[in-house]
Amino acid sequence: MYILHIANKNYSSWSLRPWVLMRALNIPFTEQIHPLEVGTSWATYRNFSPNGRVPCLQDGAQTVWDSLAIVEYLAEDFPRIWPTDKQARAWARSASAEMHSGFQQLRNQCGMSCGHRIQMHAISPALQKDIDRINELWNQGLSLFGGPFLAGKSFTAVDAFFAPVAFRFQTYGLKATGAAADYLQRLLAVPAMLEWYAAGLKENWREPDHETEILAAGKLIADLRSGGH
Ligand SMILES: N[C@@H](CCC(=O)N[C@@H](CS)C(=O)NCC(=O)O)C(=O)O
Repeated sequence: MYILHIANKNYSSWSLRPWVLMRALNIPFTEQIHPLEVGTSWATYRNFSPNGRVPCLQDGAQTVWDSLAIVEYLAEDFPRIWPTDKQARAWARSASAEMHSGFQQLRNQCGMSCGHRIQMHAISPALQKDIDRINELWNQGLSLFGGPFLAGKSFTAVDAFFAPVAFRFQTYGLKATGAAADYLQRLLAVPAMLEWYAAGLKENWREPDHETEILAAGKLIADLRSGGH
């Protein structure tokens, strides 16, 4: 049985990717949650993860770290992780890689917190560029491959890579346009996403650095987590 090491569901965008993919595709695993510590979790995470970060997958004696490597490792045994059509697969891999290495402004300015609702003070041109590119990508995938998911009929890795973006759009009220707006709602309603979201809202852990960063982005409209903030 796979063991997937993850951090707090409310905050951990990187953990969400392999988790939601494995859940959505019914790949059995056991999760181990390691709450993020103030400053860095390096010392704790190094006990199980070579780069001191999560997610980290254990498959017997094999350890695989970094969300992209985990997804590719799993895809060797579960080819349906990527679309079967070669063109769709190439597009899905490109979009996932772009997500993995880019969208820095969205990451920095809109930290993932499933439970917060924030009205942003302002959307900088650099952040708007990330939002526009995401909308372009989503609309392109939906139009090229016919939906309802980004690379066609099935939920695949590329949807998992954009899963944290869906929570960020929801939290900060960012606008998805055209077919991407429906896709955003569809992604948020995937049962595995709803399961992650519900668990995130129930968490009691609060990490002060994350809380400060999220509240700095704008005006707090709501904190839907149990116990609030
Ligand atoms: N590129 C890595 C990034 C992983 C990452 O940064 N994870 C965060 C949690 S969301 C982490 O482990 N942080 C540990 C720390 O802050 O010390 C991946 O794709 O897995």
